Amino acid sequence: MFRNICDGTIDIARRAGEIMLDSSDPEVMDKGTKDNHVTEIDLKVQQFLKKELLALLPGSTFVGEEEDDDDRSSDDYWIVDPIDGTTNFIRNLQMSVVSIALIHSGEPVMGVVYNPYTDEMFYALKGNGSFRNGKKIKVSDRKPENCIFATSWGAYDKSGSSETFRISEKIYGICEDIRRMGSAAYELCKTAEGSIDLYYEPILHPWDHAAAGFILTEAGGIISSVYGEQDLFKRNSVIAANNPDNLEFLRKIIIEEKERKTSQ
Ligand code: LIP
Repeated sequence: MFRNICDGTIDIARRAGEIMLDSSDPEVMDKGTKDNHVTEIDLKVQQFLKKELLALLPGSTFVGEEEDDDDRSSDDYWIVDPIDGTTNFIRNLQMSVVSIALIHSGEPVMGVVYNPYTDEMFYALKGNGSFRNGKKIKVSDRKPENCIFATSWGAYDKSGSSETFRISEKIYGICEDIRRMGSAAYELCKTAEGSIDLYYEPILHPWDHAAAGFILTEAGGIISSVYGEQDLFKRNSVIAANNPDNLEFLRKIIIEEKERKTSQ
């Protein structure tokens, strides 16, 4: 149904990536805490994406990370993170992506995530599988002891970080290794391609995971909140895995640690 606009969305994502690459030494502003940043380029990219995507799909509305842009009044609306991995962008760590999801009748139907530094274009259309640069991708079949686990410890709100570090320590003792890449959308896309296998972030927003979470499910993976909340806008914590058994392996460890802490 939306196949005809997927190519247009991919082109728009690529052009947004060019805006990122063409920028240098952007002005940086803080958002609420000292560790939560936004740059003039985040704002410029979001304004570009909003204009182009609304023109691509007349009648659609737009939800973006920046400037409290939240219009879900249409049956078709976009959820956009103009630069996922803003701190990486500011520090030129070259691991930031443009993230675009399309929601139709309350369900994701298309996801596009573009890393302009590596020219990796991840995309998926409902029922059609997931792709990276035109090549079909799918999750790994690794067991927990062979998994790489991507996580963060709550960069913008460190009040819960000691719990999250304890969770990481438990998982680290079982799995192969841990990665903290600083971009939820990129980490979830790398899970969709089978490079990463398990994922947990204690605090995320819909724009961080809407597109990449959909790409992951179309690649055979599974994504949820720790307590199983399915609504994108109510899913604060996010867990994801290459298969349902490994998702429950993650969920069990996380909930045990949360319940241990509350019982003390
Ligand atoms: C970031 C995520 C990252 C998370 C950060 C932040 P932003 O998104 O991609 O994984 O740990 O707290 O939410 O703010 O760079 O778009």
